[in-house]
Amino acid sequence: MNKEGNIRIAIQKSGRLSEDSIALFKECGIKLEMGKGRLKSESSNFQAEFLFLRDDDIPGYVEDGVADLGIVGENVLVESEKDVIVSKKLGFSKCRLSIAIPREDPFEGPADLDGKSIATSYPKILGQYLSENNIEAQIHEISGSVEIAPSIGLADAVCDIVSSGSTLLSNGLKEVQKIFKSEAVLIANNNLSDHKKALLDKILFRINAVQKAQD
Ligand code: PRT
Ligand code: ZN
Repeated sequence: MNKEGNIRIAIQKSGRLSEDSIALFKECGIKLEMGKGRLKSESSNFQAEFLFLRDDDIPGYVEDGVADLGIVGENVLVESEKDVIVSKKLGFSKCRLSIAIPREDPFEGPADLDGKSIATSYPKILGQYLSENNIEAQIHEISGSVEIAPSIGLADAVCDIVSSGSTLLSNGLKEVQKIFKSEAVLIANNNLSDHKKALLDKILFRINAVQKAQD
C-alpha cells in the first residue's frame, strides 16, 4: 500500500442514494463490501475505503477532510452550505424541490405566497428563492412529514422534495413552483494531496467511461 494510503469515500448507508452509489463504484471496477451494520470498508482492488453515513452528514465530513470524497444529493449539499468541490454530476436520484399548496387553493403566481407560512426541511434554499422573488413568507422549519403540515393547520404551504408527485397528490396538495433541481453529485475536499488527487482522477476517468458506455 502507498504510504499516503487510501482515498476515503463517504456514501449513504441506507436510503435513496445507496444502491446507485454502490453500483457506480462496482461499474467502475472498484470492489466494496457492505456488511450488515458495518460503517467502514476497504476496497480489495483499489486504494479506497468507504464510510457509510447518513446523507446529511456527508458534506460536513468532506469539508472537514474526515472523508476525501462523498456522494450526496445537490439539495442536501446546497442546504448544508459546506465548502466542497463538486467533481461530477452523477445523473441518478434526480428530484426537485417544489412549493405545493392545498389542491383547492387558487394560485396565480409566486406573489400569492406573500404573507403565507411554508413548512420545509430546506429553510436555506427556500429562503434564497423567497428573497430572490421578493416574497415575504414565513418559513416553518420541520424535519420530516412536511406534506401533512397544511392539513393539520401548521402551515399554508410546503416546500419539499418531489419525484413522481404522488406523495403530494395523496396529501391533497398541488405543485405550484419548482424552485430547485437536484441529482446525486460526487463531491471532493478542497485540499486533497497530490496522491489523492491522482486517485480521484482515476475514479473520474472510470466514471466518465461508464457514463459514455450508458449513453
Ligand atoms: O437516513 P438518511 O438521512 O441518510 O436519508 P434520508 O431519509 O434523509 O434521505 P433519502 O434516502 O430519502 O433521500 C436521499 C436523497 O435522494 C435526497 O436528499 C434527494 O436528493 C434524493 N431523492 C430523490 C429523494 C427523492 N427522490 C424523493 N422522492 N428524496 C426524497 N424523496 C421523498 C420526498 O421527501 C417525499 O416525501 O419522497 C417523497 C416524494 O416522492 P414522490 O415520488 O411521491 O414525489
Ligand atoms: Zn438525510
